[in-house]
Amino acid sequence: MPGRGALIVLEGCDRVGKTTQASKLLEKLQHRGIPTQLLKFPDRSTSTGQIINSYLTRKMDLPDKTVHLLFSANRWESEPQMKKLLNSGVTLIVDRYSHSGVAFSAAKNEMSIHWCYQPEIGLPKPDLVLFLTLNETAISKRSGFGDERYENSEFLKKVASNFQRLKDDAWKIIDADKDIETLNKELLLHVEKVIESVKDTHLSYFDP
Ligand code: Z5A
Repeated sequence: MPGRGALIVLEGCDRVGKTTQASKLLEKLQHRGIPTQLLKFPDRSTSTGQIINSYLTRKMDLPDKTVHLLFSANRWESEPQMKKLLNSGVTLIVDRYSHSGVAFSAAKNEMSIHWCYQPEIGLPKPDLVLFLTLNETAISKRSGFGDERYENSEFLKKVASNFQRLKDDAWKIIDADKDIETLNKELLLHVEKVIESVKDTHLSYFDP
């Protein structure tokens, strides 16, 4: 019997390279014969994801707490499938997850980190969070902001500071100021170690 798969999350501020690295990790792990799937949150293809997309692209306004709960509901929509895959031995590479949910919403005025965390309780807890960091000079060289909501520097500073408050033992802080391949090799080392170390353990969940 193969053991369970690992839940690996890529987090970090805008343009640090999460999506680029998530696809490369998927490719490398699959090439090595490790059953792996990629998820991205928000998943804009689902019913909640479509509302979130309208909100982010400014086609719709919603109260802050409503949007927060929608982002969480978007993860809960995937929860049954995530559990099934992980328990059947598939490793999941996840591009943004609950930590983005908490860090972004709590950067608004209305909600505390504690309040934002509550709807995440019970979701599968990551075995590894690869938190990518990038200095301002390097970030400024990446393609510019689009015009989605949240893409402004002042707001993103608050988000970055919230992320710092969410760190736990599952986090690896990674300096992402490297070329794509070099960074991917570094991430892959952490990922392979965790896949091996969790395979005979039970999945854990965010707790109160
Ligand atoms: N949000 C929320 O509020 N609540 C939640 O619960 C969740 C999310 C889950 C949309 O997310 C927004 O939703 C986001 C958080 C909020 N708001 N903001 N702002 P999203 O995941 O859809 O955001 P995104 O805009 O697609 O991703 P991103 O963070 O901006 O980018 P990234 O994934 O970190 O980077 P990338 O797309 O891989 O790369 C960016 C550029 O840099 C691109 O041109 C690459 O070719 C280039 N790149 C990548 N790596 C390198 C290296 N190593 N060197 C040089 N250039 C590179």
